[in-house]
Amino acid sequence: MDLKTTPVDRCWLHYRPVEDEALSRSYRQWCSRIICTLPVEEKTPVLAELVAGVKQLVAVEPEVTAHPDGRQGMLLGLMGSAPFIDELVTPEETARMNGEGFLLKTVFQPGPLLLLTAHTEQGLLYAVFTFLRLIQTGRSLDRLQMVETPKNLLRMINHWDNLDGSVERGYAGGSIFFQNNELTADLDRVREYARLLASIGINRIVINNVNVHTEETKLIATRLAMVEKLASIFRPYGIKLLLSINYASPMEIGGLPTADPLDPQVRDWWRQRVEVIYGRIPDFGGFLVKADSEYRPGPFTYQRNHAEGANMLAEALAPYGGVVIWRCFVYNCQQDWRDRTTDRARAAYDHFQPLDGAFASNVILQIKNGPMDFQVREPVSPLFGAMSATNQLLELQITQEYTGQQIDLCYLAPQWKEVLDFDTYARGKGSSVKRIVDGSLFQRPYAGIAGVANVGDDPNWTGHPLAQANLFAFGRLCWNPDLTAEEITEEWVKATFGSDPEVSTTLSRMLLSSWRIYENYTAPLGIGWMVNPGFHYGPNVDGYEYSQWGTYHRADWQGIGVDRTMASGTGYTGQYFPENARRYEDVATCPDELILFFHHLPYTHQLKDGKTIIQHIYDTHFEGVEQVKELIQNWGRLKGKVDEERFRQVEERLNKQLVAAEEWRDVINTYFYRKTGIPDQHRRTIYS
Ligand code: GCV
Repeated sequence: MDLKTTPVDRCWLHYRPVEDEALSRSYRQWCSRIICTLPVEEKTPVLAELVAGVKQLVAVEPEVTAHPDGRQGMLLGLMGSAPFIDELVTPEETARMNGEGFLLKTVFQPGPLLLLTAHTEQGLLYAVFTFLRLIQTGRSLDRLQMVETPKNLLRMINHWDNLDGSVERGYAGGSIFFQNNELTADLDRVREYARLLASIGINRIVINNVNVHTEETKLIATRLAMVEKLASIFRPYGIKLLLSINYASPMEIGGLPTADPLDPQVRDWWRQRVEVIYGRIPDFGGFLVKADSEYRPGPFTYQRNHAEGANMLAEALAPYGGVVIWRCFVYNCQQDWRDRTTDRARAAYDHFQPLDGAFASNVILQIKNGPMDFQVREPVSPLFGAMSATNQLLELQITQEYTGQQIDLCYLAPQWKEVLDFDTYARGKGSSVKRIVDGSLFQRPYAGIAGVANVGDDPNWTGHPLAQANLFAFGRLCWNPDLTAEEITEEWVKATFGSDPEVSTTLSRMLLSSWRIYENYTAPLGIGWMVNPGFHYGPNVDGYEYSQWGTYHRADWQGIGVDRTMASGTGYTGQYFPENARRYEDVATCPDELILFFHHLPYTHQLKDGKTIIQHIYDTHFEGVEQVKELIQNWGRLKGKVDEERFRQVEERLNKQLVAAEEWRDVINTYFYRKTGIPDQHRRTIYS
């Protein structure tokens, strides 16, 4: 297979030559021979990836043979493809590997061999990428013993790409798939993307925006050839394609007078569409649906509920093994700011929880991590765990809509870890989100994690070169949510920048601190928003305060925050299981970082560290700016240690980040000083 490279950044698949001579020698001994049982005519990129990778990493052109002869080397092949492979695998190892899992192990009988095996080619591809990562991160191969299986069945990227080439909430250029309502000319780049995704274990991709407009509606009909082409590029990398669909398609492109899910003609129309799709793309993954949300059509128009809406599509997809991924981002986006009883945070739970058990078994509800919309800090959505008879999928936002738009450094792995580790108490202690979305807590047939893509056609994929780490971390956490943020960060830094310890330590520290730094200089204590309406970058404290979107902070001269308690507020806290409900309900036990999400409090309220809210706001905003200056200094020390182009790009972004952080600091501090008249205890500059 031709692994042609395009002149774009190869991210963590850069495969820099191993610098440590002793290690490189030892790797060469293992890698100079590959005994491969995969048929040569096979279309899988497994062998090509392995050969290309070791060539670059340890400068060796491996000899590829079909049979072992006692000499040291690697043994690559599927279980069942040769007795000399099966003999090396214990029954326990065989049982532990699922269809996507693999085994990597060093054996010395009948000779020194490094075995890479799996039940499927997809598993073998993951084995190869993992093996190459072990070399990138300087691990010894002499005593390998690894059985790995992905914890999540669906490990999915959602693109918000439009056919005209634009990307909703994209901060890295245009779409890598579409341009001027056609596929882009550079399909090599799509292949590179498939490699990147497969190397971190992604196995599903939705190629178009959940807001499905006129041209995109046709992807399931007259424009299916585009989908077919993309599916053929992703297929060898074990990635199935899905489409976001327009719920009103039967009317918009089918000529029907209705899209009512209970109408027999509508049901037939979808059945026929699905049949055509599977006729062309037999491994098609299914549909992603944003319905009755932010002006998108849905079953509400016909007085049908979401289960009726989703099940109609599920029925059409079921015979082919397809799924319906139905988003729970449903809320009233025409709220009146004067009305304090309607609470957007309640909406997903209120709409969906009563429907538990009503969804078909191939429907999966996709739930954003928090109840609002990907803010820098939100509580975990109370819907997780609240529907034990329904498949649930976690939706994260890799693209940094509210977290700095890939201008500011904001590495999200620590935030995602908090979400995944959050204990819902749905089945008592230990009912973490990760156990709900991997399907294990309620034994659900479908489960997993979706992330909104952060890539575009910029040569470095993500605009900010360090935002590549977010994509990498997303994939690694989908594969194994038990990995620590530190482990993932180290892998990414070494694979991307090489093994210089100073680069590794400095960069890891920068990344791991960046989310909290961003939080420090933006909206305080879980209140969120305070951004410029529409494009969502930069401070605008009242930007959304008197709007229809249900995103309020309720600041007056005495206090700030939204009362979401059961005792005196919107009752949102009551949507959690009792342990969390109690914790959030009581100001004394509610975590400070979320205190304004749950409570309306006076500025003089003392936080757990003894500071008042107003002083906390001042301190964090001054500190945040100083921390950005430190990021700049730390990066500066890496000059000459990372390549010039990337150094310059990051430096440029960090300088922009400083300007943004100073603006946030001054706008926020001035706003609250003007509201309260309370001066900063340390008398720093606050503009009046
Ligand atoms: C794709 C937020 C974003 C929208 C996005 C929406 C969603 O409101 O600002 O751009 O639409 O979330 O997740 O559907």
